[in-house]
Amino acid sequence: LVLENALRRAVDRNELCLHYQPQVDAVSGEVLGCEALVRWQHPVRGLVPPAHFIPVAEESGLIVPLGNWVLRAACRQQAQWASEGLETLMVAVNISALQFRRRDFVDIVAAILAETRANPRCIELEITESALMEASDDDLARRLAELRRMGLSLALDDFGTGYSSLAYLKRLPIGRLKIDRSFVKDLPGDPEDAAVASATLSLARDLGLDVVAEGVETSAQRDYLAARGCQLMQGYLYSPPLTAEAFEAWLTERA
Ligand code: G
Ligand code: G
Ligand code: MN
Ligand code: NA
Repeated sequence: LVLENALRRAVDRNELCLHYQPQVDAVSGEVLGCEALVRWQHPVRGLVPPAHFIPVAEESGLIVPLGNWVLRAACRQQAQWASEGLETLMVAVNISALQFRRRDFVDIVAAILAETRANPRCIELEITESALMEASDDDLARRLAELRRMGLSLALDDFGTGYSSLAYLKRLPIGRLKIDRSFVKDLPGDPEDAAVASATLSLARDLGLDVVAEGVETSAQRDYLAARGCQLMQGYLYSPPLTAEAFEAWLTERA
């Protein structure tokens, strides 16, 4: 409850910020985008990890205003980067189930896009498997279609950790799967993780979906994934999440 009250004030007190983790094309080396990850700098506790406060935010409903803050900040950053010559850089934003389920979710996204003048074609919403499964079918398909019509991209986050059926993927306008880091961690040695990763990649190819592998730390992991058609990589092998400033410096250094 102490944490919850502090979190309640964190948005107003300007204690949140976003870090950005690059997403790199494993073959060309090109940086195609980044994932925005929220950070909370508490005045006394210091940096509170999202693994601690995201669950608190979800249980208390604070994830809705917090998530709106994140989306707005990420959109603002995309608009700024576009004005500095990074017109094609994609910015991926995590959307929690609670946000996605709200009736006004699509309206809020539209309002934030208008306010920030972000390019919807450069914004990707990462929705978890569980968020999709909790929503009712018709409603879900309609909302996703509306978001696509607005130009946004949709990715299924933490893929493999839920139980989404293949039928779902075929029916919904989702362009990309993110292979959860837990399945990448023990590649290529662990036979079960290797089976999940291979099956996901072959499924994605058959359904015409892009894949991003998360938590890529070693070149052996990268090579295993790339050999099976995984194009996009995210992980410490390339870079940890960085402040916007550090991300720009990292881009400049690579160029
Ligand atoms: O950033 P980290 O590196 O520690 O992320 C830990 C967890 O917090 C991840 O599961 C990530 O998806 C989640 N997370 C990070 N930023 C956000 C955010 O802005 N919104 C939501 N809903 N989850 C986030
Ligand atoms: O949305 P998601 O839960 O997947 O957020 C990514 C989380 O994973 C963030 O907490 C981020 O800091 C962390 N992360 C990013 N790259 C790596 C990596 O290569 N290895 C590990 N162990 N964690 C990573
Ligand atoms: Mn994510
Ligand atoms: Na994830």
